[in-house]
Amino acid sequence: MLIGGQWVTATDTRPVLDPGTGGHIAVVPEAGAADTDAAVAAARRSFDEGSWHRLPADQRARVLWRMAELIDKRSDELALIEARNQGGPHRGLRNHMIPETARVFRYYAGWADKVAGRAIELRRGSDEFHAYTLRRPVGVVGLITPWNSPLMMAAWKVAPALAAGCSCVLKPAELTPLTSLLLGEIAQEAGVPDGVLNVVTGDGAVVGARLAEHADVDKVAFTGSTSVGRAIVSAAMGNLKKVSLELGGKSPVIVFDDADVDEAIAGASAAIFSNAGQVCTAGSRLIVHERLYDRIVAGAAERARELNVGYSFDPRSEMGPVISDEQRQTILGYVESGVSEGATLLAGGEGFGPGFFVQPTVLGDARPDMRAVREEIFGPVVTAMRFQTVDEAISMAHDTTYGLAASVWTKNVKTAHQVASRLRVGRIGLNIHGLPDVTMPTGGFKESGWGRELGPDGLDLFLETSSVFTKLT
Ligand code: TXE
Repeated sequence: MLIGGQWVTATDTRPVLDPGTGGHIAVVPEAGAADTDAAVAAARRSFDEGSWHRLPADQRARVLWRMAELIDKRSDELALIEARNQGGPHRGLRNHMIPETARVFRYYAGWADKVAGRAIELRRGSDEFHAYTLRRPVGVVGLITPWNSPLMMAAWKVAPALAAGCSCVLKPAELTPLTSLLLGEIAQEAGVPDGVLNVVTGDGAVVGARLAEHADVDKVAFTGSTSVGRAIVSAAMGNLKKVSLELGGKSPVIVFDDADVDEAIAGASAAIFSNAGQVCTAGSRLIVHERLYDRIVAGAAERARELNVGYSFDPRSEMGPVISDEQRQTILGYVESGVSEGATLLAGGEGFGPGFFVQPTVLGDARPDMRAVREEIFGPVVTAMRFQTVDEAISMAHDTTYGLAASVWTKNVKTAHQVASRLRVGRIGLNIHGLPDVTMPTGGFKESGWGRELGPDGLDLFLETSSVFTKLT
């Protein structure tokens, strides 16, 4: 682990698995509360000394840019390790995910020297006062990330936090710590001062919970399950630290009767089967106009049967395993519950090995009250339902405690924008489902979270505002 610029071990260790084989690939330190405290103390020291946030902003920008260059330079190694630890197809990681991660650092390098307050005309017309705002780093931040896209999730938090001038303790998910440790190495090599980025591996209930309650942590940024999000909010109450949360979703894919059928089938399938459905914005509820229902659902089921599911390093693999055996059991449990509540199994529904694979699964004739429709499955399982009117489609889309994302499929530009303006979700795709882009804020309404990551909003999460006023006369 990286604490205060030193690579250290912990008393305990934890094995790390390849979900594509179930085999051991590494052993990492299992930090305790004392290790976490040491990392927070190192971050605190670096912040109080100002070794990072008091550097001229363009120098911080240069360091972030260097991190991007090092990610590109080490992309083969990063893609290889991410593929083995997370299980996604290696080709996609190498050609898309790792370059996009570098882009996140470049984007926020660009912001580092553009953080600025504004002048305020206090009592306009009078020369009695001069007033302005300052934008300041929030301080020491705990960054807690999930296993579904480990390096990218770390980048979404580390890059804006560093651009804002914060000192960080990054805690990756237990199952996927490897590329976050490499990110620590990259930060050191790029010139991030000691103690400014600490990486602590360990259990959520120990390290994560300690960060959430710690009096010396000024903010926690979390991505993960809604239940842990709630636990973080209550732990944060002690010192009322700031909290931003990117939580679960149950995102609808709404297909109107004038949609391009082939595009909608391809889009709906990609929305749920990308990354084996382990995506917070996954299109897990397919809501189709009754006139197109049979064609769209049959097409999605056919696509599910045709999809090449395989090991990360098999060049034909289009979908990898899910992260763990436990996750596989959870997913298959949802399929079983859907079928027992009356849904029709149109494709998939089985797990297989070696490794933790689940077949791409389509459940037809679903009803809004089914558990598989209400709860986040976080696997390659889509439930399909019919609607008749626009209002009905929107009320079905809203019939969830989540509000993360949605997509709308129609050739009618008016329908598309009208529905977009009515949907209470954080990200809406029109004739496309997933387009996460560093320039575009992302996050959720309702129980999908607090705040928006990425874009300028992602930087705001790590800044505080001070108002300064002077009496001139
Ligand atoms: O997530 P957790 P899990 C959902 C998805 C999935 C389910 C369970 O439905 O099936 O969550 O996944 C840390 N205080 N999502 O159990 O536990 C933990 O160590 C502080 C959706 O793996 O939320 C890890 O680093 N931190 C999601 C991180 O929280 C704690 C992404 C996330 O783990 C903690 C992941 C605690 N008390 C899961 N307990 C999305 N929407 O993107 C755990 N952690």
